[in-house]
Amino acid sequence: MLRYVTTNPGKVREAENYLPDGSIRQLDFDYAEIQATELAPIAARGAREAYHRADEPVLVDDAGLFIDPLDGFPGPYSSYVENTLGIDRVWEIASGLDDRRAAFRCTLAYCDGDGFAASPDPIDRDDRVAAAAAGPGDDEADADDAGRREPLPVKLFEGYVPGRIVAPRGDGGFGYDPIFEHDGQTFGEMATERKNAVSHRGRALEKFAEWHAGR
Ligand code: ITT
Repeated sequence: MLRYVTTNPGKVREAENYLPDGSIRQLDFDYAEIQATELAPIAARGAREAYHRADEPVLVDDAGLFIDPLDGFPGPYSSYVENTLGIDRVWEIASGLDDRRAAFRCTLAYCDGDGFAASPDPIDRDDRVAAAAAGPGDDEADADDAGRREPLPVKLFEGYVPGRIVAPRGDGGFGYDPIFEHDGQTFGEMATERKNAVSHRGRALEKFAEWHAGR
């Protein structure tokens, strides 16, 4: 059984639309999110930790809202900003900008403990972020003679959707959905199927589902 490891049931509802019926279930586990300026190392680290916890194939996603004229803020800090400022204040900040272009981005990370043609690790291994992304140490038995451990293989899938920040509309979806408009509708106004058809997570899930079906 594939586990979508998240505290957010909204993500699992979206994933169910892309995968065979009954093939995915939520594992409500709050893995440690490392601090990084990109989503990929955060998702990779999360997948490795979640796999150790679940001992089953896992899918983890890290997503965020990137506002163009704010140099991508809040980006990987979207969760912190939602919990502290809240989306109404993000709208207030954006409402003072002439250019309100933004994008949602999502990186999905899959880990099943097996070796496969994993995505290259997102960051050079000597980097502190890469060391953190490598995740919790595997068993001592996995270490080589010099005591180094290979991080578990992780496959990454990315999705992106452009849009713009608007005053809140709609009460569907979750998170920043009411202030993100794409093609005339906010994600908060869209039915799940419609959001899925265009969203960052939908794009990443589509790539994952195709790859996974061919394994
Ligand atoms: P998990 O980490 O447990 O999966 P989360 O909701 O905190 O749940 P993220 O860290 O990926 O998930 O999300 C970062 C922030 O971006 C958080 O505030 C979400 O509400 C928001 N977010 C992510 N995907 C979104 C989407 O599709 N629509 C609106 N907001 C989204």
